[in-house]
Amino acid sequence: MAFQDLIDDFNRDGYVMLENAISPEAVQRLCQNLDQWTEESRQFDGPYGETIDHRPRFDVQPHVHSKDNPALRRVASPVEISDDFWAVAQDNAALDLTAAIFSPNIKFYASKVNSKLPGSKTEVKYHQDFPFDPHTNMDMMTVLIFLDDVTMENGPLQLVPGSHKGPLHSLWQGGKFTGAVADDIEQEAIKHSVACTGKAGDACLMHSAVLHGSSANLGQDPRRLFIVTYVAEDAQPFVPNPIPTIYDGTIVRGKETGQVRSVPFQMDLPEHPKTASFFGQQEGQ
Ligand SMILES: O=C(O)CCC(=O)C(=O)O
Repeated sequence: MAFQDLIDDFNRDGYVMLENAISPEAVQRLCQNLDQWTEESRQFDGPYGETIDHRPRFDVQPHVHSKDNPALRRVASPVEISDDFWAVAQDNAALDLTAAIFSPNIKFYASKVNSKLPGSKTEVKYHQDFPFDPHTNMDMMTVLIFLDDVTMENGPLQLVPGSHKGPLHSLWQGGKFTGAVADDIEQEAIKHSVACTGKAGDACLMHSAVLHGSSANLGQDPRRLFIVTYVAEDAQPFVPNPIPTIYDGTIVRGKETGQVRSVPFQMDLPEHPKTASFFGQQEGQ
C-alpha cells in the first residue's frame, strides 16, 4: 500500500497495519531475548526484577505461572536490559510512518513486552492508552510490533476503528482506578471491534485514544508483542510515566524544538501503578 494510503487509513480509523515493520532477523533477535527471559521466569513464583522506580520489571500471570508452565505476561522497559530491543525502538518502519503521520519530530516515551503464552489466560480489558499517559496534545502513537504470527486464535488485539474521534472514557469505576472502561462501554466496544492479525515483523500503529482490549490466547502458539509508545516532540506529559525509563524523551526522529503544543480535553487523571504492570490494576490489586 502507498505511504499516503497508510496515512489516510490511519487518520480515518485511528489505526493502520504495516507489514514488515521490522526484519525477520530483528524478530529473531528479540525472540531470543524473550525466550531467555521466559526460561528465567521459571525460577520465580511472582513478579520479579526491578525497574528504575523499584517496581518489578517482569510480571507473571497469577494462579497460572509455575516452573512447569511459565506465564510471563509483561516485561517493562525491555529496552533498558537489551540492546536488541533498544535498537528496534530507535529505528523501524513504524517509527517512520509515525513521523509522517504526526510530526517530523518524535520522541520515545515508553516500551514493554506483552506476552501471551499458550494456556496463560492473560487478557486485556478495554481501555484507551491516553488516559494512562495524558500529554498536552494527543499525538501519541502506540506501536505494537508482532514477534509471532498473530491469528484469531492466539488473542489478537481487538480495537474499535474510528474511536480516536470519540470521547476519552474514564478508567475509574466505583471510585477505584481499574485501568479499564465501564462494562457497558466495553460491551458496546466488543460489538464494533476488529481484530489485528498479521505476520511476525508486522506492526499495528494505534492512536492513543483508540478503544481496545484483547482476550486470552486459546491457540497452541505464543502471541508476543513488543509495544513502543512514541509521542510528538511538542507533547509534554501531565503525569509521571507509568513505565518509567532512562530513555524517556529521547529524540528518535527529527529534532528538539523546546516547544509545547496543547489541545483542549478533559479527563480523569490516572492513578500511578503500584503493581508490576497495569494487569494488576485491571485485576483490582
Ligand atoms: O497485549 C494486548 O493485546 C494489548 C496491549 C495493551 O492494550 C496494553 O498493554 O496497554
